[in-house]
Amino acid sequence: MRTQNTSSQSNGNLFAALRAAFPQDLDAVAVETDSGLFYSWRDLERATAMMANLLDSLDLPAGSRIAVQVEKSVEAMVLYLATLRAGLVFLPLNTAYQSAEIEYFIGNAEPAVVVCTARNFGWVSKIAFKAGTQCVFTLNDDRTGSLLERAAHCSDQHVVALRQADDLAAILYTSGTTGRSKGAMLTHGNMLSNALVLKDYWGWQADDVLIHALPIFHVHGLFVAIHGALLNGSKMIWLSKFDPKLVIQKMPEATVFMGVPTLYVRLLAEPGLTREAARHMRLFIAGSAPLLIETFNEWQSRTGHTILERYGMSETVMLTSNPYDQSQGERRGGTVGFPLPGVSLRVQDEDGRPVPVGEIGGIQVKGPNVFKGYWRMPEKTAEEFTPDGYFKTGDVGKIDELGYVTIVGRSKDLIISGGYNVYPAEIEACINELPGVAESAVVGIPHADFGEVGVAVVTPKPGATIDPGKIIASLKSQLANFKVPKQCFVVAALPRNTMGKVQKNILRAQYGAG
Ligand code: MCA
Ligand code: AMP
Repeated sequence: MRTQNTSSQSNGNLFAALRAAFPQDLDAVAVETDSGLFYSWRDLERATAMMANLLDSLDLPAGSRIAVQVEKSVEAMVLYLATLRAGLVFLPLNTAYQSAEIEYFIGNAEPAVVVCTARNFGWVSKIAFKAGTQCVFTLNDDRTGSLLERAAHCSDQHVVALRQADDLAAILYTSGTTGRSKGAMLTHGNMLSNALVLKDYWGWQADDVLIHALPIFHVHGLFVAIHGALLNGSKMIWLSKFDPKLVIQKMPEATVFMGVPTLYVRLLAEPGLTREAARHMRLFIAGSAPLLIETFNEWQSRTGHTILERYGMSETVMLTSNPYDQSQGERRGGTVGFPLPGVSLRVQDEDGRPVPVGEIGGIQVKGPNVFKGYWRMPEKTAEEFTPDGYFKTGDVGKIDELGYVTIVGRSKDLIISGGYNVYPAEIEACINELPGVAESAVVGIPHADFGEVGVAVVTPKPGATIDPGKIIASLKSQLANFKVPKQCFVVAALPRNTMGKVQKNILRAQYGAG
């Protein structure tokens, strides 16, 4: 066994801390996949070393971005870990993103390296080379691709790059209510501090096994789940895609599950979800979108487990959580629990004054988990922070007398659909470009499976006729599929208030009721 010559104490690199938590027995199974593959801790150690050596061999300037749009696989996780290990900056991209979206992210982030699937190499490499990217590698979900071929020739010995807590580890693009997507810059310290707090707060135990069923392009699956398991030296049961039957089948071998509310709704639709099936499980965690109280209650009665709901953001990783330890309080449905240790959370009114207990206002946060700012957008970053350093989340909520935080809405115009964020402004801008369209409004309406979905309400230009089906088809060719409104309605005019602002609440009530 090889020992690291940089200890986690002296090295602020998140990977050093994750590596230090690998169990003594490096031959134990670290990851078991749904295709029957087993990866030991030694495999992870060697594979990350080889890939980090490949990245080192490219001689990239400090802070170079590695942009990755690949299907979920253990090798994709290894690439993330290797990027940390090499001290470079990881930029994950949802596989649903289409060429215009990718062109923006790559143009904005100017990554030195882009990794994509072989299937997409043609168009992705064209975009990347145009943006000045040095190397484009391929990585497929069947352990093939030029990245692995090149890494196979590299040494499996690698010294973890020295990084400070304040150095960048990842950039996550998050859309905005106005303008284009912004890259949230997260540091090694942001993520490590949060992971350490969660390890303790959620009572990770020596024999925990995590069912990993989420995508690995966003905070939930990439950071909360992976860091949680690795920092505890826990095995992961790795599902390439969420499959409710398989999750239930794996529960007797596992202890922890993390999911967005849609996953819980879909699990509840399975007759196989019983107390017996969930008997071996220790903890079910939900987040990324509001968990309906009906889902929370039904889960309790069907499985005997109380879901632990927590709240986070791309800019902050995790912010609040219901308690794991019942002595700290009950897990209260409909709330997102207490601010995590180290997180200061306050609720303010529009004039920047704290609201009384139980009253509603804007949620603001501060702590070691809060990001460094938006990539190359200092003005936008400054706008989102208060003069005393609190980040304005854009979520609206309240804190009760016991300290439980409840999110009641959002001041940002955002739809959260199946755990993915959809910004109406982006969709409306696309619709407004289509022939015959005068204007449009996209609103979120309740949906049994995805929690919320977008619908588009469109007005035609004088004399024009609009085919709603064509609008949807056109959006499908331009946008990630989860962003495409599920329905499109053509109306003569949009409802407006006296200031001329579109009254989205009226549209939500009108189309949500149907
Ligand atoms: C798929 N579809 C969707 C969504 N997903 N529509 C709306 N919202 C969605 N989320 C549509 C597709 O457009 C497609 O429609 C059809 O469903 C089938 O697509 P498919 O990919 O096969 O769907 P699926 O496999 O059933 O996926 C549903 C899913 C997935 C498993 C719920 O959306 C998912 O994994 N969501 C989790 C997202 C997540 O990890 N979020 C965490 C963000 P068509 O055929 O018409 O095109 S991190 C975060 O928020 C923070 C910080 C936090 O607090 O955690
Ligand atoms: P993202 O931009 O993907 O990081 O999404 C962050 C947003 O997801 C937050 O600002 C919240 O609006 C929402 N969110 C995350 N967790 C929860 C939760 N448990 N309940 C309600 N909303 C949530």
